[in-house]
Amino acid sequence: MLQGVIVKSYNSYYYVQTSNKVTMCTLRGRFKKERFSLLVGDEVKFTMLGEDKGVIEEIMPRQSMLRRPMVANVDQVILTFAAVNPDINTVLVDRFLVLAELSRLKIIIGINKLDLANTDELSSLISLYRNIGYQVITLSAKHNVGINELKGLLSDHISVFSGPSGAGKSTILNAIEPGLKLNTGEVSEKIGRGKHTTRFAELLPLSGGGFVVDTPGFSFTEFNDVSEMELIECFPEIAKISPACKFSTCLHLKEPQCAVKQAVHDGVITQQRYDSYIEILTAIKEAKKGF
Ligand SMILES: Nc1nc2c(ncn2[C@@H]2O[C@H](COP(=O)(O)OP(=O)(O)OP(=O)(O)O)[C@@H](O)[C@H]2O)c(=O)[nH]1
Ligand SMILES: [Mg+2]
Ligand SMILES: [Zn+2]
Repeated sequence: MLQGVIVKSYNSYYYVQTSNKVTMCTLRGRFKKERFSLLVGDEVKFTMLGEDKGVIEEIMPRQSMLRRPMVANVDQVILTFAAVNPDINTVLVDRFLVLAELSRLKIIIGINKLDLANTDELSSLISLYRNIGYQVITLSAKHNVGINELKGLLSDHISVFSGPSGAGKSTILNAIEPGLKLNTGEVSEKIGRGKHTTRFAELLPLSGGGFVVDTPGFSFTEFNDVSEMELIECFPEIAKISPACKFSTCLHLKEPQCAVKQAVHDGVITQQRYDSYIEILTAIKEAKKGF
């Protein structure tokens, strides 16, 4: 049997990449009966049916699953922002960070369009996230800055690029692997598009080994499926201090003897991050009321 990774799924066919080619495969009937949903990123074993088609016989255990987009065995999420246009700010970064932290995958923050940036403002934002422990890399896809460093971080991994529309995700990927020829465009041209163009997640192979997934940028409307306690875990520096609060159920709002609020007061946790936390917590509470 041959072994490979599903790079694309379309019209009930699975495209399985082995070292030298991609084979169009169907799935053995028994898997369909089990209602097992195979995802892009799953490792499978298959046998050939004739010259160029295959049948998937075995599905290897899944290491991880990302929900948005639905991809199995992702190693890391590259959260991509533009320094300018669309402008970066901590609220935007924190909202994307929460969604990425829910996956419990490794996160790298990439800040693109360095060529347009006001470096003073940007460097204080960068130190804010580095101080929390996040890896932050700066890029200019247009001027080929940081592209090689990023390329090194991607090799032999499955990496998902996510972040606001117009941040330059597709442009960065084209700079890393010109053969990909992904669509890029001005932010203004994108308005009205996107929402109805269903794009399926696809693993794009890198010549240096590994795969990337380009995703269309999206904006947030809700944090519906996040609980208040899960939210705390999405802010590493808050989660670390939480156990010192008087109440184990402390949401760090108005509770007495709250270690988190004390840490904000002492400057151990930044006001910006605490404000983001409160904003998202409020959104979660509002969403709960709606039911
Ligand atoms: N000045 C500058 N412009 C850039 C840079 N990288 C990308 N752009 C421009 O930013 C715009 C958006 O780039 P895309 O790569 O389409 O952005 P995206 O993140 O893929 O956007 P979606 O696919 O809508 O999520 C394009 O006009 C790019 O040419 C950069 O480093 N500097
Ligand atoms: Mg794009
Ligand atoms: Zn507290």
